Amino acid sequence: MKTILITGAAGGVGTHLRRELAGQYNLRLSDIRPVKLAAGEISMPGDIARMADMRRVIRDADAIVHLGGFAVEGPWDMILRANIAGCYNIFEAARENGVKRILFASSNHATGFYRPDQTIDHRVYPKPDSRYGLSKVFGEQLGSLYSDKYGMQVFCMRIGNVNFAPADKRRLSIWVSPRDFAQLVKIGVEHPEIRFEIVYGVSGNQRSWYDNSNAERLGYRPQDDAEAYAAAVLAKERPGVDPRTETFQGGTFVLAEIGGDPSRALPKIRKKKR
Ligand code: 15L
Repeated sequence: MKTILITGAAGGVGTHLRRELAGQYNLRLSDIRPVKLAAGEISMPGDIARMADMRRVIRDADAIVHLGGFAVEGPWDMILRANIAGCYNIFEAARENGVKRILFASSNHATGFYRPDQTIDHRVYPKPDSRYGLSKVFGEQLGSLYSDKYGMQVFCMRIGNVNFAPADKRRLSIWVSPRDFAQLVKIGVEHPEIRFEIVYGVSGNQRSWYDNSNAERLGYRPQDDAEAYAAAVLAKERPGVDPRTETFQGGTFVLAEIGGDPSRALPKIRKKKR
């Protein structure tokens, strides 16, 4: 059985993934926070910002699912430490240890400044909506470098929102069920032809903003669709939500900045000269 190292294993996504993958892999769990272990799991605590810790936890793993880091927008020093330096440490420690395969938890916020009326695929240029989104673009590009330069197999998943059910209107477009997410992770761990890939970590949502043909090419067949929850979710939506959060795919992340005005990123409409 393969040994998979999961970083950030105590977090929400990690908890869903561990439950879905139980019994299929030896799960080695790493986090700076305490992890409550289930049967068959092994804990190796570590701080991703410390290279020595990462060298220790990565040793002899068959693949790494890198979920660790700051999971929302945060101050620059936090993002720099956990998401930029932390991500570099993972790739570099993996290279040093001969661990070839890394699944990187990128995010929909790497492309959050696309508009909801745009359908985007894995080839669009990134449009991060926050320092957090920017750190995800950094991780993807680090993966590209380590794939091209060192022959690593890198699978970047631009994750929407992993949950048992979509939480609100925006999530109807980006939701991913735990079992669909686990299916995608298994493709990332097992597919023989991965060099460098970007896929969207979303279910087969009718309202999706993504053309996920790259994931489908690799065999992804999502079983769930947020539409099954749409009526209930929309009935709960309250008026008065800041309309600017619906202007871009990133939702509230585009506003999470002092003095931020996301309408600046809208295409300029030229006024006609009279
Ligand atoms: C993310 O990337 C975050 O990690 C998660 O906490 C959610 O905010 C999610 O995006 C989302 O956009 O719903």
